[in-house]
Amino acid sequence: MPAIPIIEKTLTELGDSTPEKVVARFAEVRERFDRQAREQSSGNDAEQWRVFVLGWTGRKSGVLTAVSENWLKNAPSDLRRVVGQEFQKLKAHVEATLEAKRKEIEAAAEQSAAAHDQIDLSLPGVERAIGTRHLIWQTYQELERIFLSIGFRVVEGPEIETPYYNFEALNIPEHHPARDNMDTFYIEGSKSGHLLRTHTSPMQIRTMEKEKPPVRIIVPGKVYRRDNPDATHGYMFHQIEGLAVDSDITFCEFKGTVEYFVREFLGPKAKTRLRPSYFPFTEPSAEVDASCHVCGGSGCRVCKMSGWIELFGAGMVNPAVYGFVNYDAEKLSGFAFGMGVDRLAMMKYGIGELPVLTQNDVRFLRQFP
Ligand code: 2NL
Repeated sequence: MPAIPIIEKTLTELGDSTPEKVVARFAEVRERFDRQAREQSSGNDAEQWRVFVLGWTGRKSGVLTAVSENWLKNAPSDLRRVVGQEFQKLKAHVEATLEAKRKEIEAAAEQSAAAHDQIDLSLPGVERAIGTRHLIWQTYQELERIFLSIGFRVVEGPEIETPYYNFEALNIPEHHPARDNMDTFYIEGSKSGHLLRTHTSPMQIRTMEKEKPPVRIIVPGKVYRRDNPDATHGYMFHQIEGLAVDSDITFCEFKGTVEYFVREFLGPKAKTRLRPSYFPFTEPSAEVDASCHVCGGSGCRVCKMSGWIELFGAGMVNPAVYGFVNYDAEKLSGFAFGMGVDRLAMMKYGIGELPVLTQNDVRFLRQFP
């Protein structure tokens, strides 16, 4: 409320003993009001306006109430008439001014809001591009679809592993030459030699430790290897490994599954070839080749005139691995495989180099909506 000391006193206390003095006193209050009203504008915030209105017309502590209480009610009888008249005039002036001012401020606010909200329907809309699944993700989904369709289940696990799960339990003891091309990034300061996994096999070991056969799982995820980076090598690649263990899985089931996969992934005309290979965790081991999807096997630049393209490595699980997970190697058998998802995607979609997969150039990404 605007502090006006004179309205706290009675007119007698102020020494206003004639009608002229009373009129002058009311004029003083009115001037004060007019000055404050001029300071109110549309630029002010709502709270400022509220304080101003309440300060003058508030029932409990507004100026008008104080004038009525202190001046009017306490007026000596010879001045009561003029005080009453002056009070009514002041009250009417204050109320009329506040109403006019309120309308003025509202109109100004409305106008600026209207200008602000104006919509030009002839302008083109804002088109927000919707993202797509990255090609690597799409390839993962395709691979998972194929294996889920024949009873495999997806399992995922940590990227930081112990040497036991990444190497020992997979029949790769220390100083084994197979550690050379896989030797990887070790976590500094880890007493137990934690490392970034070089394949997702550790999760297959962990699953066999926990679950009895039959086991049919695929494990997708990022894996890391020390490598000299070039167009087709990086320090990380996306892998998907598979494992099937049961009481009567033979090389036949292995071959049939691999052939089914190749036809699903490359089309019904694709042929499959197994080439002898070596992995410490499978015996026998094989490289799985498919007839070239570009020339159909007659020989072209993509297959380097061989008619075949290498897809992934696989084999029958080495019985030595069963020993680490307390499976009975006499009664159980199974097969396993490991695929490089980036490699498969590059091959299938004719991508010549790795970097385009991570540069996020929309001209590349838009080719795989
Ligand atoms: C490759 C080849 C392979 C496996 C991975 C595996 C896992 C267990 C037991 C036996 Cl737990 N084998 N995995 C088997 C053969 C090949 O990966 O070149 N990957 C990129």
